[in-house]
Amino acid sequence: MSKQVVFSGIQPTGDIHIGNYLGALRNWVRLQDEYDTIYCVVDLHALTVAQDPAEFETARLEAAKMVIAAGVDPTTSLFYYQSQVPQHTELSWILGTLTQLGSLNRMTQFKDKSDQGAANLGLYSYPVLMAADILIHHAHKVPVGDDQVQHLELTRDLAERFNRRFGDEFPVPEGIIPEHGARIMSLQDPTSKMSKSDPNQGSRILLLDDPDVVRKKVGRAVTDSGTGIEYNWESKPGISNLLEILSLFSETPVEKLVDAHADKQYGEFKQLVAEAVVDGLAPIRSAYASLEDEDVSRLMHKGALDARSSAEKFQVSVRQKVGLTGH
Ligand code: AQP
Repeated sequence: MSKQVVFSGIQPTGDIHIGNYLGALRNWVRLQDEYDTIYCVVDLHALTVAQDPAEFETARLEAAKMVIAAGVDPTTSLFYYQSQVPQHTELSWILGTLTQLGSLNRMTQFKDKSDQGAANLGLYSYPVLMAADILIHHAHKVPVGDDQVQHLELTRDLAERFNRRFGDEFPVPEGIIPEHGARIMSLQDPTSKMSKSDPNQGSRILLLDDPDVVRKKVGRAVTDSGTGIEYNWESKPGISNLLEILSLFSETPVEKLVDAHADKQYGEFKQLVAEAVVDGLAPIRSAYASLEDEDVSRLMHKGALDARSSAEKFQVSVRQKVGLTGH
């Protein structure tokens, strides 16, 4: 029996942080054994926020290198830049014609970003392009962090709506949301998600941060009043976030960590967290250092060629179903 298909993407919108890694990338790597995996640097999504063209070229390549350094093997997974596979945007247009404005108006990510003054049509229709990214490959599973759950719901609705109206085409995809790590919080405000666009650099640990920078950022992480190491998001969000990070990097259940460190001082506990992060990031840093730009570009172009031909097979069927056979 053929394997199920996994699809996910990452935006080249800045340096990749441990939230992106623990919530998504790390699972991308693990899923490569069990599924046909397709991963994408979603550069068209990133254009929904103004980008400097020269810096953007660099950011796209950096994102590709980071994904490979984190363990995605482009000879096992299909890995490419979204903009190089035009079937994504063609399908996005067709799905857009099935999308109710009401459902886009409810998207919290759009509301948050437009509150920051960044509203544009691309940002508004972002979830439709994301649905096309997933459905163009007939993906069954989508590993993402918690912040993408609402977008994934729209993808499922659009798959069902298309299938009802035009006949069965798309599997209705399911999210793979990790039980732990789906929402790593800011080190400076443990009630907001760790985010690439947070102006405070101390809020996030980057995958390429030097060990000393990691130690500093963890050392300065906001902790909670009182003492003691407890896992309680209400009363101790800062410590709970650090516990979650330690648990994921050390592959040790949170409960076990709480038992072992309950009476530790915050300072001592933070040192443990910092060393676990430093150790966890070391192989990624060294893999990144060994990657050559030209090799990665070549792999990405090969990935785009393969993705175009596999997406086209499905898109032919979509065109036939909607009455766009091109005679
Ligand atoms: N804090 C997080 N915890 C867990 N998972 C996270 N993801 C993002 N932040 C966290 C997951 O990372 C994947 C790639 O994200 P993206 O590149 O699409 O960008 P994003 O979700 O917009 O990430 P950021 O860092 O929060 O960027 P900005 O600041 O631009 O909004 C996704 O699967 C996401 O769920």
